[in-house]
Amino acid sequence: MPQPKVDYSLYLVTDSTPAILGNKDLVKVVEAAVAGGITLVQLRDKTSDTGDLIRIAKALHEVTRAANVPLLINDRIDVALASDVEGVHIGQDDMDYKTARKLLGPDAIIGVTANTEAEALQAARDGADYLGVGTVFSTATKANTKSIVGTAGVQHILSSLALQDLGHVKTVCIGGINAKNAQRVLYQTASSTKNLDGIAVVSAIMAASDPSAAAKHLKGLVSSPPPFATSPSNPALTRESIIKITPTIIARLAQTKPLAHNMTNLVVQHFAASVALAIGASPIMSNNGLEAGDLAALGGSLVINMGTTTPEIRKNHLLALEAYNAVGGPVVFDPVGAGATAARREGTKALMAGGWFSVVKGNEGEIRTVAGVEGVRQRGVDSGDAQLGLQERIKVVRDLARRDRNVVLMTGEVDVISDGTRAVSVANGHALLGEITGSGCTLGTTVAAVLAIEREDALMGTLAAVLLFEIAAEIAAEKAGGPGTFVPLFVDALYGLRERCKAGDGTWAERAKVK
Ligand code: 3NM
Ligand code: MG
Repeated sequence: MPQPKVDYSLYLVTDSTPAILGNKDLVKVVEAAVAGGITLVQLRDKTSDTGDLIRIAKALHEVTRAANVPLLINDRIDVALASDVEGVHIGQDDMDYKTARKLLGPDAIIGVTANTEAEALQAARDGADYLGVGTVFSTATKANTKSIVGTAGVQHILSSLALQDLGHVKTVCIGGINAKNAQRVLYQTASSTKNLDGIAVVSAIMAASDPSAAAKHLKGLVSSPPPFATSPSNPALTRESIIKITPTIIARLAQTKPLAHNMTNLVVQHFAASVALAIGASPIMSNNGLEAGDLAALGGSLVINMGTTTPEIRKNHLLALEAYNAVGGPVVFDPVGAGATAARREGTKALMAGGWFSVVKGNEGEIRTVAGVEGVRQRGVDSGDAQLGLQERIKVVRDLARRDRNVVLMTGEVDVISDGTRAVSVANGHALLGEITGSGCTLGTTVAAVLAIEREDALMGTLAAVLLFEIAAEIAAEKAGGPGTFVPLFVDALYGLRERCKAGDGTWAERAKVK
């Protein structure tokens, strides 16, 4: 019988160890998960004797066969043959694919673990039906996993398969996938060339107190986009359209007065709140992750600023990120000094793995650290030396935005903003912004506030925020005697521009130096 069309969307990998299964009955858990909607099962048991394994496989097969859900056996071709199940999953240290295929025949489903691009390409060329790509996130379930590839690593492997004409091979990802990240992982690993066919989970179902409910919940998640997903069909921007749209966005901000939740550093709290007020938002400066859920429900946005972070603060950041992601509230990430110390690099990594950011904003060094460019070291947490030319900056920004499916803003004398497709550079601003504390941080505040009311086109929202901020700086600098007087004049200028927008006067936007 030829292989029926397999649904890879929600793949359960079993685990019989007490740490995960607890005192539940394996067959009952799988039965519940099948009832909840899982589409594929792998019996993964590294310790049972062969006779027991075959008995377990046969018991599971009765359950899965009744629901037309294929059952695969991890590693053990002999057990798969003896229990007459639909196929096997083989790891890199198991029997090689070709031998397994010879033993099992053309109709068996055979999947292969791929931790690297090379492993994925090899297995796909050999003829594997599907690849288990991982390890996505660190997981306690599997000891000595080889490398944590993250969503970016999975996306890279998928693109590489497509590029080598191997896009037909099915793919699931594995490692640390659960109800909190499933939608984001499917969304962020997708690209124009190849998407995942599903997710594979162990603990998210096997360790759940109600495996049927857990499976049902996951099933709903994998078949719908995340709350923060936006349409990819935003219009092309010209200087004319930017000048026209920007003041209308700022007017909308001032009329809506959205909640602007700032989790920011202790150096700029006061200034950031003043800037948020001046542009017409309602700031709340709260670093308490435990109240982020309540705040996210109020429909505003969040900026997470890593300026004076600690492991304790990071926990709060991660809780808040999760809360805003869950309701689709915009989140801006300001990875202050991302490459400056090992702790900051670690923090950046943890936050990037912990959720989805609508916008990542930073200077060249920070953005390159986020992008994972090697060898970037910053001196302090200030701007540092720009090293790249404009075209290279645009490429870094565009590639990163495309990779993470969001908007990236790289600040500098010329700012670069991209959503992965469109890219805009802004040459506004004033040197005095570099002479005061917190200009970068309050730009993050401004971007987040604007995104609260401009979600559909986050690139245009970010651009409007940058123009408001930098043109206000130009206006303030005209009268400032130096950095000291610049600060209050800057707050006044932000307020003045917002009032003009409210009154329908958007002429100030004609100062925009955009390309
Ligand atoms: N294989 P959980 S990670 C079985 O990276 C397995 O190849 C992995 O468990 C790989 O869903 C893993 O509980 C365990 O994180 C996944
Ligand atoms: Mg194995």
